[in-house]
Amino acid sequence: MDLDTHVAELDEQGFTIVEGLIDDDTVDLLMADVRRLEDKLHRSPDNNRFEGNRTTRTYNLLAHGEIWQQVPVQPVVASLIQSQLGPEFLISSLASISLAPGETAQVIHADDQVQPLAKPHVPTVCNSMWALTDFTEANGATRLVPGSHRWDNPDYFDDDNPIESIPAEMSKGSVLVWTGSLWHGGGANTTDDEVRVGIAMNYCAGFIRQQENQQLGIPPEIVATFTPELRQMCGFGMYRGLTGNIEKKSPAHLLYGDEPETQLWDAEPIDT
Ligand SMILES: O=C(O)CCC(=O)C(=O)O
Repeated sequence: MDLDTHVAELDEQGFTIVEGLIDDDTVDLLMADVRRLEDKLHRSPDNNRFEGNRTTRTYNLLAHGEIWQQVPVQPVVASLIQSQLGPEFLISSLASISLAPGETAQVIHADDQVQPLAKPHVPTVCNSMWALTDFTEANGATRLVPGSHRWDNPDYFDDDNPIESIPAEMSKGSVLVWTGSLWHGGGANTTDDEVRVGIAMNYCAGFIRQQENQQLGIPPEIVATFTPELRQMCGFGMYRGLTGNIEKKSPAHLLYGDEPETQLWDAEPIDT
């Protein structure tokens, strides 16, 4: 499928799957780093209804290893995200999710439902899941409700009204992209011995607050090793040359000497 077809799917059904996007070597390296970090950071399930009791999540990955710097900027995923959020999108969060046998299905939710905005609204969130193992219905592939990105929010603790959903089955190395309004949730892992591992690479529009605080959460000496593009995506730039400024300069310019951005008052009129 070409990019336009993926964008059309995102618009129509609220999600798309890019099969076989990430090569095996990269998947293996990312997987090894997930394991390293789970061990080093003593990660264990967070034990709450939303994050589950057999699911281990490791957050803030850009702070924990250079290998993660390639993830937010993956060109195909970035183009799909840009089609929804515009060119100045930000990293909202970057975490690994290891969903172990015995995990039950996550509550169906929409990732933008914490924002008090009437729906439907302009896209504010667009997320992706990188499959580091095969994702199957049995091992807990993400459940999706096609077309629900045009609906209001689900009531996530309404246990009396089960919601019909489909599993986003995909092979290792594939990436699922969905819009923030799409109803979805992690599946139940009914296998005896398969851990489903994914990378949740989440983005938001440049005018929305990021879920993980990238500016304080990533040590400055690590941010100094990023490309200016990645720093911008972490929120060290300005949105439309205005939002996020410090005395009319961007944090990236003041802290890291990145090129000054054109300020709103000097820029061409914006085509909205
Ligand atoms: O693990 C998954 O498949 C989905 C996770 C998710 O949607 C979330 O935690 O917000």
